[in-house]
Amino acid sequence: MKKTIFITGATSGIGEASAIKFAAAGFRLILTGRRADRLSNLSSRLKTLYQSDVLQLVFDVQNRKQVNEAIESMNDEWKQVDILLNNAGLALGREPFDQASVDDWDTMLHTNVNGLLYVSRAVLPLMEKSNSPQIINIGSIAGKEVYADGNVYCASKFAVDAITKAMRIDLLKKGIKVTVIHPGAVETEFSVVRFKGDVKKASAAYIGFQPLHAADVADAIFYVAGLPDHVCINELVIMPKQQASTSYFDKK
Ligand code: NDP
Ligand code: 8X3
Repeated sequence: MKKTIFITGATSGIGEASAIKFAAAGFRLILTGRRADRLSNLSSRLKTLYQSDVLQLVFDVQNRKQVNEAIESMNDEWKQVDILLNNAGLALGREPFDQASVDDWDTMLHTNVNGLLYVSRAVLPLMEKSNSPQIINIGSIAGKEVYADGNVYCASKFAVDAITKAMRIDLLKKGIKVTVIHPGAVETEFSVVRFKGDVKKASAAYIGFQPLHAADVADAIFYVAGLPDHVCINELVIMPKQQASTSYFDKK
């Protein structure tokens, strides 16, 4: 039987690139996000290119009721998940602690932390029948090192790191592998969202060095998902060659 991957944040960037990668390898896909039009377009592309079986679920990960209702609404044929890719997330703003927007803090914590928790709890029961269940969380280099003006985004990704470790311990007896992937700079919509549509500021984030492509991260996700069942990569940090840490770049 074909394996099924459940991807949050499949409408853009790393989630979308992962959907393409896993579709090409014959996986069944449950693709989720808030932008229904994007999910439909992606799903049509994957059906045309790879004859993929795709289910689209539209929900906001911050809303526990929406998450639970969307997952409960799935037909029985979709209620078996092998891989959960917790990828949906965002940064909002880049200001010092005393100036940053508290609303932005709420949104980052509600999305990157609560959202990941809600989706994981709702999907876990669907992983029980899998022969090789795995949860892959997308953290960030910002979850390994705090940088100036990164405050609560960094905190949310440190939380993803801690939650991953907790999941690995508590789900060990269920045979679920738990991995966190921490990317450095990846050129996606991420910076446009962070800088609230200011495309000039967003593109400045990638000037002078070659950032990762979303597909580079999708390749790493595919690698950790494809290992033999007895092998688990606990943590993988993937960086652009020209980025040594959150704040140290070799810009030309
Ligand atoms: P994008 O902005 O391109 O994609 C983010 C995805 O998350 C979108 O599909 C978006 O879907 C989804 N999302 C955001 N908020 C919500 C929400 N409330 N409910 C449901 N879905 C939501 O960014 P990336 O692909 O770069 O980011 C993916 C992950 O990678 C994030 O967790 C990010 O923190 C992390 N990351 C990114 C890095 C980078 O430099 N780009 C580096 C390290 C980690 P929609 O808007 O349709 O709901
Ligand atoms: C995104 C990487 O360094 O912009 O998680 O916070 S960074």
